[in-house]
Amino acid sequence: MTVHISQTEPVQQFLKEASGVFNDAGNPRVKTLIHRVLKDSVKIIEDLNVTPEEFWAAVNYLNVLGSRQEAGLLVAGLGLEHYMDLQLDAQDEQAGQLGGTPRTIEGPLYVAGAPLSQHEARLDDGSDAGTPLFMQGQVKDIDGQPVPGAIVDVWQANTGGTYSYFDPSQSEFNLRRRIQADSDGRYRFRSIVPSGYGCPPDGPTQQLLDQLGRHGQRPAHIHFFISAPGHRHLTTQINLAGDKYLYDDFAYATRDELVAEIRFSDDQVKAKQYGVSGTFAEIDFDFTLQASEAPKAQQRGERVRALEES
Ligand code: MBD
Ligand code: FE
Repeated sequence: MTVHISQTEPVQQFLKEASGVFNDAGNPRVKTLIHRVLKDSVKIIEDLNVTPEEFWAAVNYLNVLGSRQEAGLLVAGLGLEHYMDLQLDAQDEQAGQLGGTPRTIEGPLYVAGAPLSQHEARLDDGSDAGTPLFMQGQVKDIDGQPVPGAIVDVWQANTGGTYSYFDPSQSEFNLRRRIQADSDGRYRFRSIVPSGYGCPPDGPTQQLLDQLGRHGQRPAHIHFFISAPGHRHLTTQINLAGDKYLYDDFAYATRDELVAEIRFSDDQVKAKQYGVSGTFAEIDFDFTLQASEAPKAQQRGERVRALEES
């Protein structure tokens, strides 16, 4: 037997009361948001006949999600972080702010305050016997002019697909660096070819993905924040061509313009110049920034991040 009470006057009044709508204290924006969450929640409970067992399973799921610090992972996996990008893209289109390297999601694994170096850096600490990777490129503006001194803040996984800080077995800031580009906007770094990421198999995000019949894998990728005075902050990633999951990313971050060709080489003359032996890999990738004089647009959006002062 189904009953329909959610849209009745007493229930609607009750939801307003629970959202603090009738008091003068608190935060009006939070009241608006929570009121909507409650209204939509009771509608879902009613429309989909949510049982008490399902309700309490969901409550417990939130507890587990938080205790495992996976809320940021779940919103990536459900495509909500990508949706926030679609929203920003649509706003940009409406404002005519077009061109440049596309944004894509930050993900949950950035750590603030990586070592800063000039023009070049080595990202890996040498402990992971991955294939040496030499990546270089130029930061430019929409007119193709170099952006001198741009900051390239780069982070990536190791060959096990894990990130330093979140993987405490890695050294501090391993595979994380900030590189200030030279007077021609050029940057370069030595690293190792990353492996794709997989959600912790025993965690709540993967547990839900299993229920959706989905995997929790990302293609091999490298994250970037690119910033410079007079330009719009860019949050993006490159995804490595040839990866099995390139167009099957559980976090939906791949964009055609962000697919980077990776060249594997056994050329030992070149290897020697690079100071390595055996197989190595190269990536060339330029970033193009939109111009902006607005100070807020020049900085990354506010969000709680590891080791970031607020
Ligand atoms: C990652 O490395 C990542 O980039 C995202 C978006 C989600 C989980 C792990
Ligand atoms: Fe990542």
